[in-house]
Amino acid sequence: MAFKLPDLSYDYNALEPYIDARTMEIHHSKHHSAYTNNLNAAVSGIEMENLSIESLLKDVSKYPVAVRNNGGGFYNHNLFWKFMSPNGGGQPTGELLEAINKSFGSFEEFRKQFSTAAATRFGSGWAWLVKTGSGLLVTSTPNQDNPLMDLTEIKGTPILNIDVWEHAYYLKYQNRRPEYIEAFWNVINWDYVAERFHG
Ligand code: MN3
Repeated sequence: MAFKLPDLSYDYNALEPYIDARTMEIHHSKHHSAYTNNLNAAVSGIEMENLSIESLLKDVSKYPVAVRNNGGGFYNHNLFWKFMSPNGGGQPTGELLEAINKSFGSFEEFRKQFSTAAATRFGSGWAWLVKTGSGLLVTSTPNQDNPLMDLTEIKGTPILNIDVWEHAYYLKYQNRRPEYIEAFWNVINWDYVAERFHG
């Protein structure tokens, strides 16, 4: 097995009441697990020596579409679990906050843009905060695409994401995606966002 489903660093019920335990369990043990297994099947014919998931995604247009869909699904969820924490919420500090203020004007304006990107992504996909050579940007991607992929419009280093596939919120929020997005702000792990910002 080239790629392995990561364990979560918290229990499935740890993000209650914002993200419910049943959603977390199905999302991680079924959906993320399936992306991981399907990615391993998709890369079984590809020379994978020393090939990280990041380098695979950066050249994803060279590979079968199953690598795009499942490699994106594997990577995007790896990040997503780490961008949330039972001790999350609040606001970033230090250089990350300064960079957000510089790129968006204020934390509130960044929050508005990120939530809008998540709410208005049609169908299934993700919203992102990315670090680029010219500052921080908010973007969104369809399906399991992400800003590392060579075929996406806006590229950069992902430092925050939110899954807006219905499987991420439907059990608790049904069609009320904006309520799920509001709840997400209470669990954002700014320490990990800052770690990726500095990395
Ligand atoms: Mn998902």
